Amino acid sequence: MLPTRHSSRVRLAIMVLGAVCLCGAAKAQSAYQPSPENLTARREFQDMKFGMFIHWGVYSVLGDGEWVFHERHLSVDQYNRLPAFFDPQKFDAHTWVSLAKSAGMKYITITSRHHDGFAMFDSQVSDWNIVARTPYKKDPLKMLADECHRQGIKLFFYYSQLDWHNPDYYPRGSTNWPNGRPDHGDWNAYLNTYMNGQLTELLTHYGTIGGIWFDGMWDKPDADWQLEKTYALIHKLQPAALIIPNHHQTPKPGEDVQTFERDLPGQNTAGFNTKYVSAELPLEMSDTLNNSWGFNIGDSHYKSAAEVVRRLVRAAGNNSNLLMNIGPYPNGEIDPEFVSRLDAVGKWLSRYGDSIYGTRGGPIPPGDWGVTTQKADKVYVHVLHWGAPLLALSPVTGKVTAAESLNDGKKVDVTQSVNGLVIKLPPATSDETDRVIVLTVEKTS
Ligand code: H79
Repeated sequence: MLPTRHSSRVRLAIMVLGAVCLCGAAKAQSAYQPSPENLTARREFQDMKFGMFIHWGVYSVLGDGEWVFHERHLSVDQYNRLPAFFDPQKFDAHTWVSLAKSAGMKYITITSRHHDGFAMFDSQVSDWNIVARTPYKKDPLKMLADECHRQGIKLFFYYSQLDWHNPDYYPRGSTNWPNGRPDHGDWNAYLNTYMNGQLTELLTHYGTIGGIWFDGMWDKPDADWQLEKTYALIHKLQPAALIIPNHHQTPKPGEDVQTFERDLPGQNTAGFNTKYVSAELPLEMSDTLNNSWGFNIGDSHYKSAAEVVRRLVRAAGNNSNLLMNIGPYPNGEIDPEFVSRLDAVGKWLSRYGDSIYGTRGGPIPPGDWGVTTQKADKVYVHVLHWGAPLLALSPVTGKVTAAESLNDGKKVDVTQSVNGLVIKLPPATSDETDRVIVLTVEKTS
């Protein structure tokens, strides 16, 4: 109710204004209607389940991760010396894409430019790029895109909105340090000429791409990023391209996937992810095979293949993809420690992939014991951590008409009651990775 002291004319004006405001807000929320091809791409993205994240840039030369510019508080002039040492003569797109494929990965997301702003592709927007500044002089993203198209792997470009190099990234954000840039810059030029210019290149020179994976907006969460404009540009150039923002916030209009950095959706063990989990958008979690993103010569904390499988399974059980990172050497080779583990994961997937690819999170809530996934009339019970012979689970809708071990097809005893399911598990092997029990569930209507 409006206070009575307003005249009827004022009341009318307030009502009209209110209606306009509400409409405006509703319009901003609903302005983005994903195209049919975008919705298909989202479903296909969810079906893929497992991707390869690649952090590779001139920082790789120093073997100290992708934040080395910031960590060592180098000046722009000092960092400018780095591209001269980047000459990846051993880079072979076929080898990289084949590795992703043999690991059972269905997509690749590669750093087209990280926070150092250095474009790992041929860019006309600025000469701060691999073709203009390195002895290599070639565009590896072009070779990778062509090879991905040949081998049927989707390619996504990681793109850092944060830039430690360009003076127009101004005002600077929370990660800034005095590195020799002037204390002024043209933010609009940064967004519209530089960033949107490079995004246009990425979306027009490399054939069909999977989408853009944004990172770094958290550096200036309150800045006017003019996201609607950038997102509209991407969807105009390639309507099916997915926008995957790693801004650690609730999804915004125009975004197609919610991604979580080194965390299962909603868990926020990292401390900077949001706990909000979209019920509508595809989900993804990123992780690394050791503890670094870019090549780090001092990091030998490699996860075992079994551990990677368990993370993939936990992601799938949480209705999420897993984007698993490697940081190749500056010469273009991939550390054999990564290769051997990825090959082993691929072997596991060639046997158990039915319980992962094309699935969605299952009907039984995840727990310490494991997770479930589901596809058509199958529910896959993934037992990751359970020593006892009987496993009691909460009820599922529908009648369980068959149960077998995915490993050897042997029948498994399941008792179903209103209280739930009790599964008599086959014994665990000493090197248990994941015991998968396949339930056939007949829908009762
Ligand atoms: O590309 C990889 C990393 O280099 C990048 N994202 C992955 C995929 C990354 N940058 N930072 N982080 C990951 C960690 C995030 C730290 C943050 Fe913060 C904590 C962001 C916001 C709070 C530190 C403090 C940076 C800004 C404020």
